[in-house]
Amino acid sequence: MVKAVVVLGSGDGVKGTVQFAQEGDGPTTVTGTISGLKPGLHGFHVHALGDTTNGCMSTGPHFNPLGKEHGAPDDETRHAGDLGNITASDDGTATFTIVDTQIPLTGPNSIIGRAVVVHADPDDLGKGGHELSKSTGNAGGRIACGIIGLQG
Ligand SMILES: [Cu+2]
Ligand SMILES: [Zn+2]
Repeated sequence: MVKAVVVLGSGDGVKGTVQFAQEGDGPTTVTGTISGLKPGLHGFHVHALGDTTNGCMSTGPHFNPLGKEHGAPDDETRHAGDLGNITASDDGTATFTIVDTQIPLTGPNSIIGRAVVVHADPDDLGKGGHELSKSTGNAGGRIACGIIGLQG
């Protein structure tokens, strides 16, 4: 079992932790609790770079080792980092479990050292017809982020 963790933070009160676990070559299970969000859907992605020198802006685009267009987690056409949306309840907390096959913790496409980003707005999953739908899901600003690190 390989495990990883992200501690998310931002200047405006969004915070939480996200855990990753993968057994062998199996799918990766992502579990998290994030608070301080506006109620509703928020785009949730793995971005390519673990660089927060300029805050969440320097984490680069969605992790996309296969050179595909943006999509939904269950679409054939998607970025590896496209984990869809998380849902914050009325108290602003999102608690979630995601199981995904495109975000391994080992090997050439490992997500270790990359970043998790939470967005201000819903990810339209590539289907919104906006000029940004096929690249970012038009998910708006990057309101919290953190670097994915190995966990013992
Ligand atoms: Cu993103
Ligand atoms: Zn994407």
